[in-house]
Amino acid sequence: MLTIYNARHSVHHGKVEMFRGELVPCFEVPARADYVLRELQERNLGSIELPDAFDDAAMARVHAPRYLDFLAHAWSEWVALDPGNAERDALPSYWPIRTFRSDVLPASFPARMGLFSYDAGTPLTSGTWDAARAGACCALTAAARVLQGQRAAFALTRPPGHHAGADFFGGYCFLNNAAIAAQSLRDAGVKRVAVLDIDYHHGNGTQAIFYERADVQFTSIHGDPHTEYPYYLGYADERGAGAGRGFNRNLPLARGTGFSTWREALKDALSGIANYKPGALVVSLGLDTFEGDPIAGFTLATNDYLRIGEDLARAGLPTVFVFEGGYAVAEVGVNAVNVLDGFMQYAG
Ligand code: SP5
Ligand code: ZN
Repeated sequence: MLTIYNARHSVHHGKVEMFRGELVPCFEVPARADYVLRELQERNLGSIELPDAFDDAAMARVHAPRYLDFLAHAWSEWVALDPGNAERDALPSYWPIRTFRSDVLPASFPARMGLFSYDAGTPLTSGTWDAARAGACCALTAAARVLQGQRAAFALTRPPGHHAGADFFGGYCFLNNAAIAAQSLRDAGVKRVAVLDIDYHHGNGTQAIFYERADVQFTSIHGDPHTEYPYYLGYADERGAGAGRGFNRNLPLARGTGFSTWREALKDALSGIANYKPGALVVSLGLDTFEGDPIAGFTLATNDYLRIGEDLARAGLPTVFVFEGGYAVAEVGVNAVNVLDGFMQYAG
């Protein structure tokens, strides 16, 4: 499978995230992508290319201009607050929840950080904008290659994207790579695009971006938000709104779920996707469903990822894979490449 690789990913390297009153070392580390790259190379899965250049217009099809502007300048504003901040990750401390205003853009940088985020677990660093922007270019390039006739392409990038909304970051995500890819497929003339999110965590950002639209169908299999992050979205009764009613599908599963139950949900998801008759599929490929994942709760095994790849190939759609979560660092490469390998073995 063709891989589009974000060679700039490692300039985004958070030190700490807030977890239950403590700053703990980041789970979302550069080594994750390094392991996937090495596994692709060792198994000779196909050519590995760098992304084409795109300007911000492609990202602005999904993200709000004032949010992109905030991200582009965030690091220099953070350091301007205090030169000592150059050594510290930026994390938000204030959020405008219910009854506060979000139309006013405060002059205060910490106030704007909170306006554009929803958790304190997503450090913004000196390289965040560079890495995230190059990652969006990977997703756009992968989509372009699929339009040019590749059966599938894989955007290997971090930070991940599926928790990022039109105007907020969170869940280690800044730019929603899968949504940007899906929108670019629409803009290139694909009439209906399906997005399937198989990360352990609900893809709240992607869901929100397409919630009122019928031209992009969103389906997600994930840990039940009653107990699992991101808690406030991802329930089964969220089916879309307005023109998008019926085009959003959540399949939450209990913490502890194993592969046979998970695979039934995948079958169910793929049958809903087939009924939609999309022209292309975007897969948010999280590997945090793995039994050894330190922050998640399903029990999938390394070999199960080969079966997932085969099941996805059987959908018979031009497919863009986008790398999302997966924090068992030493195993994330094998698990990710098993999906891609299983896909190509079936697709031929
Ligand atoms: C892309 C993605 O997978 N984002 C996930 C963001 C999850 N953020 C909350 C993590 C909570 C960390 N829990 C630590 C448990 C240690 N035992
Ligand atoms: Zn995840």
